[in-house]
Amino acid sequence: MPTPASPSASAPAEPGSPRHSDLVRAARRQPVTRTPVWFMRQAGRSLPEYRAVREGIPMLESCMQPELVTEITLQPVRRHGVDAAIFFSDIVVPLKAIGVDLDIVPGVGPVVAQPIREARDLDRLVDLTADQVPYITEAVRLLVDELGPIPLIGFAGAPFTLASYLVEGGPSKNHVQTKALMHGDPELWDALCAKLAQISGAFLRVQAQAGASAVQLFDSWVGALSRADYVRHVQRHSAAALDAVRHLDVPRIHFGVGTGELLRLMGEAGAEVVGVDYRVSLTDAVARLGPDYAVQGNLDPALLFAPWEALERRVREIVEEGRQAPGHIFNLGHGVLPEVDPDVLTRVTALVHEVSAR
Ligand code: 1CP
Repeated sequence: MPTPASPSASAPAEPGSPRHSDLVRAARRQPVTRTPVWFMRQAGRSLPEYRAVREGIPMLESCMQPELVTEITLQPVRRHGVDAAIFFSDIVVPLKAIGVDLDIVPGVGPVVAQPIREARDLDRLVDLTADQVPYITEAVRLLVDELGPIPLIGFAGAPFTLASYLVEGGPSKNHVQTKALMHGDPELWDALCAKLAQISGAFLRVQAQAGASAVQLFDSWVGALSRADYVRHVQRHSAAALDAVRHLDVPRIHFGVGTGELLRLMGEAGAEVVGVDYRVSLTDAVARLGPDYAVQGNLDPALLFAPWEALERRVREIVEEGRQAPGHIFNLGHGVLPEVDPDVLTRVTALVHEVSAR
């Protein structure tokens, strides 16, 4: 299979190619035919067809099977008619690939056998290279072939969010060990995040080089930090991860939860698009970000359970607010909840398209 070309940023995209899609154009703050829409966690447990193909296959194993990854990634695209596919994988897959002893436990999330707490623990974090994740390259190539004009979004976890899982040993509410390390041993923290930035950046680069049309850096839990701590301890590491794909002609989306105070700093880390959760209106987000960034968001995932009239009103408001942004990609403020009725997502997709058609 030929390697997809990655034209320089100045090369014109041919119409009908994912590089000319509304998603990529919105990310670049160019005119669109209608507001592009996709949903974080659109692939996964809300879909009966996902539950059927995953039956009996552990999460991490499923991420290493290119045909299965392709099928799961395509399921929500077929069903909802969304404007992008999000690569089916997990933020801890590159850590597993370099040999970190971890698992994704059903109903819990990533669990790390030996948490990272001291300098010698860093020896377990080696650089990630493309040959450690051949199944990622293969799955992205299969998907790009299948998707045709629809863009594929690659992703990685940002250093802070990955560090939180490694230091806590699993999901955490208050990130106490993580903050204790950040403040108690800033040099070790820096060394840890520098390694994670290499790993995240390499994971993004593998996906972009295999043909992904955009990437998203998930710093899901960084909203737990103040602006000062973000600047002092996190921003340059996220910037290093994003910088790994700067020359690959893929717009970069930077997202976190509860990050209203950090939006501008997250943009300045090197993103074209800043993801906005539902706690800040798009209007406020645009005021904070200025004209240099597109925005992505920001329907509260809980509203998918509200009566249609209430949901419709809110979707229309968000599309309207998005018109004031230099570029807008419609999404949720965080991931799809597993209990949601998938037909509601299909209906929201159609509504966004209908009300935003230019
Ligand atoms: O068996 C299963 O189905 C496990 C559930 C599951 C799924 C479907 C996990 C465990 N990961 C995933 C896939 C996944 N993870 C995707 C691709 C699907 C899609 O978006 O359509 C993506 C983008 C992720 C990224 C991810 N993993 C994030 C960032 C996104 C976010 O929600 O903020 C995070 C924080 C993780 C860690 C993780 N993996 C799985 C769970 C349940 C969690 C969260 C645990 C916690 O609360 O800390």
